[in-house]
Amino acid sequence: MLRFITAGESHGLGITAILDGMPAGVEVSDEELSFELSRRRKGYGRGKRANIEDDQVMITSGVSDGKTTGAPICVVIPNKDHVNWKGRYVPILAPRPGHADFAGMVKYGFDDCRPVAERASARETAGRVACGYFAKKLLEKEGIKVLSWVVQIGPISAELPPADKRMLSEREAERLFELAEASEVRCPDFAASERMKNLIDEAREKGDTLGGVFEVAVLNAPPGLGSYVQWDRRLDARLAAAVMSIQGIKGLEFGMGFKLSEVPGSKAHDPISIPNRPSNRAGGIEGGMSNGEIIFIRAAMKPIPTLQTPLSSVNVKTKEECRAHAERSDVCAVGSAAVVAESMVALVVADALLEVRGGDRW
Ligand code: EPS
Repeated sequence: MLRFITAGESHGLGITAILDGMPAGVEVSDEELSFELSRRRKGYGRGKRANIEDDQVMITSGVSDGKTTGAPICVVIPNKDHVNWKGRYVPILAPRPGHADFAGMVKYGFDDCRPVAERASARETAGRVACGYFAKKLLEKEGIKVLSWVVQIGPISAELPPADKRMLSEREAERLFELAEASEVRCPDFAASERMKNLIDEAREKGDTLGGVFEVAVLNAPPGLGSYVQWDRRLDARLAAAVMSIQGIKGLEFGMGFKLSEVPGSKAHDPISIPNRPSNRAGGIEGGMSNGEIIFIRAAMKPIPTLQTPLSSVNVKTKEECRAHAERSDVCAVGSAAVVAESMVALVVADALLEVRGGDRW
């Protein structure tokens, strides 16, 4: 069983992640891991914090001589910004609408929302991407790739080949991924990328934030990952939980998703033929199992709740109406969330693969 947990606060000493269940014998490198972390860190719309952190990651266990040993892998990612916050406590008294602030404060009985904000922060996703790197390396040995790209920021949509084509062709998915990697918003349509960047600039000027939509494609997954025999073994359920657990994600679909509800069965399902099916509207999952087609997920991220021009809130001490707390944050982090989603998807797919293949050595 492949599982991980993270620890750490946004402005504490650092983020730690422990990945348990990685088989022995998977080749890994510090440079590649750092590169994965840099893919998450950058992106148009990220705040000033992204320039402070360089995610100098340390692997403290589970890897020897460039290979996994089968023992738990521990990674430590120091927060460079910690020194600037040390000894400084800035309470958050006006919970931000859309943030974990309010419910977290009530739940844990704090007098202000700072401890909630520190752990709810998406800084934690650095740990997820570190774990996802190891899962990706395991999948890579089987020729399985997990790719992502952004298709929408706010109301601006990329003009891409139709969804059915994006879901069907591995070559097309690889092409979109490569284009996305060259875009500051991780969008494969460069003209739309420019409009998205302008929109992000406008939002920043107004003290506002933006969400968006991204897609994740898993190429070359064998049929039969996950199972129909029990609810919590279904691959789509496990992938959905993994992606929904990412900060800010509000919606998710597989394949044609909600659109499948609008058409009759004859136009919804993918005829079976040799050597390939003519369509992949199911998004590579039938009956809770991979079916050998591209696993295709689309996810919607809400705008970041920290607004520089804040919405109304209530001061938790005085109970007076006021503006919500504002502090340095990102304007848009959809491209980063897509990279985090790749990691979460890779971890679930690797876990499902280990179930069918055995997990001691690879
Ligand atoms: C975050 C707020 C920002 C982001 C941070 C997540 O940090 P700060 O409050 O220090 O400006 O930059 O993300 C990261 C530090 C990161 O590495 O992704 C939040 O509140 O979620």
